[in-house]
Order: sequence, then C-alpha cells, then structure tokens
Amino acid sequence: MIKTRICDLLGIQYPIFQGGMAWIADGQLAAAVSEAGGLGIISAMNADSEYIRKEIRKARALTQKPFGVNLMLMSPFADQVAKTLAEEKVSVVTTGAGNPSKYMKMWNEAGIKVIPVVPSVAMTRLVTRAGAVAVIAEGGESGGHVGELSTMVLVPQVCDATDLPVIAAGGIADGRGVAAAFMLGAEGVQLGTRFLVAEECNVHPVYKQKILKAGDLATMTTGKRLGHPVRSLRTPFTREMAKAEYSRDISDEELEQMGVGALRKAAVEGNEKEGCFMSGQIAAMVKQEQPAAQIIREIFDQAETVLSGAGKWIK
Ligand code: TUI
Repeated sequence: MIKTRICDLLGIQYPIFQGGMAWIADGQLAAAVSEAGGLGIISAMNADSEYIRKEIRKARALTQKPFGVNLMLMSPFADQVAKTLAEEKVSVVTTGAGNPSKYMKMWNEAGIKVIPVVPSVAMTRLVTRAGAVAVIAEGGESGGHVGELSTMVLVPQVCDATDLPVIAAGGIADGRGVAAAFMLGAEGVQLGTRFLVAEECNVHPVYKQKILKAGDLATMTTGKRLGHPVRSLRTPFTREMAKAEYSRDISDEELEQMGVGALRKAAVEGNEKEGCFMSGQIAAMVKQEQPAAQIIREIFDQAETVLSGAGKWIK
C-alpha cells in the first residue's frame, strides 16, 4: 500500500488528486473520487459564488470524506469565490493560473489547506513562504492552461526548491506514471484526463468519446501569443485558433474573444465544430470509461507492481 505525507496531511487513502477541470469537475465527480479514497476537486472555473456553494453542498451530500475546490485565479469572480471558500471551510483549496498569495492568510485562518499549482521554481518558493501545505508541480503535458516546463523537468526542481510534499501533474495516465513521478521525488499525483472518462463524470458523452478515440499526437497548444497557452484536442476550433494566431490581421482582443465560451460548448453541448476539448497528452492512453474507484485501484495496483521492481509486469 503506497502511503505518503499527503495521505496523512489530508486524511486520504491514496495520494491521488482528480484535477479541477473547468466545466467538467463538479460536485458529483469530486465526491466519487473522494469516496474512492483519493482527493476529489470541484472546479470553480469562471463561475460565481452561488454556483460553487451549490456544488460544495452536492459533494457534501454524497461523501463525508475530504474534497477540494480549485480556484482558477484568472476567473472574474476570483475575489468573491475566494471569500466563499473561506466561509464554507472546504478542506483543501488548490489554485491555478496565477499567484494565490493574496488569499492565503484568509484561507489559512479558516483552517483550509492551500495547495497551489506551481509552474516554476520561483512560484514554488513564493507559495512555500506564503503558507502552502503542499504544491502541485504541473508540467506542460497536461490539458488546459499549461506552463512552459515538462513534468520530467519541473518535478525534481520543485522538489529541490521546497520541503513541502510535491504532487506531480501532467502526463500521468497509469501506474507507470505514478511510479515515475515518485522516482522524481513526488509524494502524490494529480490526474485530469483519466478522470474525465470516469462513469461519475457528467461531461458530454461526445467529449468522452473524443478522448477515448484520441491518438498519441491528438493534442496541440494554442494561445501562446496571448501569454496563456491552452492544450486541447486538434479540432476545427484549434485549427481556426492556430491560423488566427499567426495572422497579422487579427488583434489580441479578437483572438481572446475567439476562445470565449469554447470549453463550455465542448463540455456541455458536445459541439464538435466550435468546442475547445481541453485534454492532456495522455488522451491516447485512456482506454475505457470506468468508475472512479476502479481507476484509482487499477493505477495503484500497477504502481505498486512497478515500484516493487517486478520485471515482466507490462500488459
Ligand atoms: O489552471 C490550470 N489549467 C487550466 S485553467 C483552465 S480555464 C481556461 N480557460 C480558457 C483559457 C485559459 C484557461 C483550463 N485549464 N492549470 C494550473 C496551472 N497553473 N497551469 C499553469 C499555472 C500557473 C501559471 C502561472 C500557475 C501560476 C502562474 O503564476 C504566474 C504568476 O507569476 O502569476
């Protein structure tokens, strides 16, 4: 049984987080992952306090176990939602797409454990000083908004830069990935794309099918010109975005506007033409829709076999 500081710190059975995927990770998915012994995470995405309160209530009705909320710091409602999370005293807050330090005193005073995503050594040092209990080192293999460094390069440097436990994210699909992350010094993992096809995930069935059919080269990044590249499945939408990105005739504002609402169109409507299907590079390694509990058990059984040094474990 793989146990790390993360398990004791958060009171969870397996050191695995489900990524807080915008428009995808709701109270039902988070509760299923937490019930199965991992840490489920609700995405606060670009929604207001009312939405997040509702999802927290939904999760609390489904599980007594701890779960988290991910605050995407570029959200126009970030200030409002940050206060709501303190009022609701959620067990864990993870943050992404920015520097969370202005909220950390308020969250720590509410007894919330804060675990920011760090894309660099500098951000690791900053949040360590500001009172984080752990950090998520998320490499550019992941889906959605991505940093510059790959998981292989980022995780060991983050581990060297802090004494806090490090959770590796980006490019992890199975037990081999978990074992590799531990070899780099991580004490936990966060998976997004693999949980997107969990049976308890309410994302549109077309989104799940597109992940299940994806090949190794299925994803690409767009939006580098805007300073926040996003990884998603190659679709008519990403082809349009990529073309626009290299066009002098399209302003940054127009380019930004093209992306607005595209993730909702994918996740809620399953719109194959206009949707932005954010996905990690591991999409091709996701084979079937499964209950969250089975995903977790399978991954950790395999990780234990790999870490025990057993030779011919593959397939
Ligand atoms: O946040 C994510 N992934 C996301 S957010 C998202 S919603 C979205 N929708 C449309 C356009 C853009 C985003 C979809 N996927 N992952 C965590 C993450 N955080 N990755 C990278 C970072 C990050 C980047 C910079 C964290 C901190 C940071 O700090 C910069 C600074 O100095 O403030």
